[in-house]
Amino acid sequence: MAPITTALFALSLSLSTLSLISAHGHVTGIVADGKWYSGWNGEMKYQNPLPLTAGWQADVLDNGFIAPTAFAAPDIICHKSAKNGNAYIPAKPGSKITFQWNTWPVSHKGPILDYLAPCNGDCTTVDKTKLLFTKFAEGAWKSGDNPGTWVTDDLVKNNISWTTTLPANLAPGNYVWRHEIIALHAAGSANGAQAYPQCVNFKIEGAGTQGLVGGTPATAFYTPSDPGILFNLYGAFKGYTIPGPALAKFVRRGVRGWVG
Ligand SMILES: *[C@@H]1O[C@H](CO)[C@@H](O)[C@H](O)[C@H]1NC(C)=O
Ligand SMILES: [Cu+2]
Repeated sequence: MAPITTALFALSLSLSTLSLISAHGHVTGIVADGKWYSGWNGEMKYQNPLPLTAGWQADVLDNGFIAPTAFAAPDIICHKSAKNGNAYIPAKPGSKITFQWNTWPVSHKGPILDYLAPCNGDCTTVDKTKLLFTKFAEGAWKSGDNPGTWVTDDLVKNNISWTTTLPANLAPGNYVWRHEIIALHAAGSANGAQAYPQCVNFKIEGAGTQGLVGGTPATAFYTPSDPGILFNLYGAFKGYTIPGPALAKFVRRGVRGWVG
């Protein structure tokens, strides 16, 4: 009996260790100007027909993540095996948008990043590999070290939600918003960072005049050796380099588009 008990104990121990490492989250809903829209939830894939969600349909039943070795492959764009969201959330320049996560472990500290890509047509059918993203909001390290205080601590305190404002003069049109958390709790080891992207279709109304110029395919955002991807949270540090393309600066007047 003893060896079996020991083996079972070892198994349950390794399973609980595994779930500690892999317990994370996904976006369950989006609040736009005070109105709640359901996001994509992994179990929706069993529904026929699929529910209408602006959230892109990713394989997130396991609340899983994309690892650095896959950062150049299409899964980094809108998460694992993502297919286009089949609806839109209406919003306008300056709208307050809140992403509601189902859960987020406080250990999963790291940057929170927001990108927009114009669909130049219909976001429900656009080819995700053609999307060119502009990073327009970001946050990460705040203070301290080992592990320090991070914006993800604010997300956890704020009912596991994150609020960002749409650019004030964004031109009307259809856009994919790519909201992402990168968890760094294991990022001190090669391939240890965990990216949790979620794409959501937005139909921007209003009278904004500034479109997005340039942009970067998500498959070119990060490499496994970027200083903000291979990063030891559990040591002494005085700063942190946020990964991905430079934050776009919104030009208020006189210039069309964004400069990054
Ligand atoms: C917290 O989030 C849940 C959804 O996970 C929501 O139902 C609830 O209203 C939120 N509470 C507050 C105070 O915003
Ligand atoms: Cu996790």
